[in-house]
Amino acid sequence: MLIKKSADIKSSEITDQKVYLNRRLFMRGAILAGSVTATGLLYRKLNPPPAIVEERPKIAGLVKPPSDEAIRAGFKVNEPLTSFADITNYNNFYEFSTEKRSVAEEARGFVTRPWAVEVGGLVGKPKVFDLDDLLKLAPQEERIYRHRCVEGWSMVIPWVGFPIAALLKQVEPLSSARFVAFQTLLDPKRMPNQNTGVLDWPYVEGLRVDEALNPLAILATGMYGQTMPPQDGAPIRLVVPWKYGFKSIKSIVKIMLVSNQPPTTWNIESPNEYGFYSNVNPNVDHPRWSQRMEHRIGEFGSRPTLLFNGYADQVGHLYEGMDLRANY
Ligand SMILES: Nc1nc2c(c(=O)[nH]1)N[C@H]1C(S)=C(S)[C@@H](COP(=O)(O)O)O[C@H]1N2
Ligand SMILES: [Mo]
Repeated sequence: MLIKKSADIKSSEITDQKVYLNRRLFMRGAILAGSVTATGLLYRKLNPPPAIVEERPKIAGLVKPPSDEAIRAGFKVNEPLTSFADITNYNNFYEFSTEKRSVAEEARGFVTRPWAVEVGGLVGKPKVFDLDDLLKLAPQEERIYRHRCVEGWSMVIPWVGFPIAALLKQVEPLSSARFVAFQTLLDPKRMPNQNTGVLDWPYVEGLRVDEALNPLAILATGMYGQTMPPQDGAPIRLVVPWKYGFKSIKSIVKIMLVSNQPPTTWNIESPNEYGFYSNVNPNVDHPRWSQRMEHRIGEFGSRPTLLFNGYADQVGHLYEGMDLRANY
């Protein structure tokens, strides 16, 4: 994962799935020959807890735009969906756990009502929105997006949400506002891993205002037609599908319009590895691994990673004239 030094990266995260599976079989063989205690530890490592699959309340009045229109706009990827079980049991959410397969268990029961999101800064009409206000701001739309984590794995996720543009319109940004700064809840009682120093809390992220206004950038309130599971960022999280997954900040409580580029969590953590832009780009390697290919969760092997995660037609113009290598 992001903060792990190379020696700690799980083989499943970086090796081809087939190689990984072969290694798994080999390791199983090794268990039979091993001592009893080592066997127990290895057994837990190789057999993670069974997936938790919990149905959530359905989202009312979900809008699904006509298919061909949605595909043209980039609102709907024409690729098989990643399973609900995988999307809800293979998570990065460091406030709960740094182990992707433990997040669901640790986040279980996370209370997200009532929930308020403060929107302010360089705006004409600052306001604290209750979750219900946000749900009424705009129709809840289905958006089927690719999700590419900087670690090299990807998914296809049927989000439910609405454009950030709809929210920004409400608060009337001033012309001096050039960036949008987002903040996750800070509450170590409810987010137990905030008691550790694994990241600088609260998790913060940012976009340029024109990026935030792009129709692909949404605030997601659910997925698979249901309200957002805790492990995926309940009750509301950002989704910017052309950027690496860590830009899509979860469980947001604060959105500020600002004049200068705001600090962002992974950039604070490791500035030469994670830049402010973090647009998906197969031509710019991470200092510790290549970004040319990705492993789609639920599939075998790997596939090429696409520039802007396949959304170049929709967002390429935002970066015209910019050096994408310098602005990583
Ligand atoms: N607050 C917060 N937001 C976060 C993260 C996190 O640890 N904390 N992880 C990021 C990373 S690295 C990814 S890949 C996505 C994962 O989203 P998912 O678990 O819904 O697939 O959330 C992003 N948003
Ligand atoms: Mo990620």
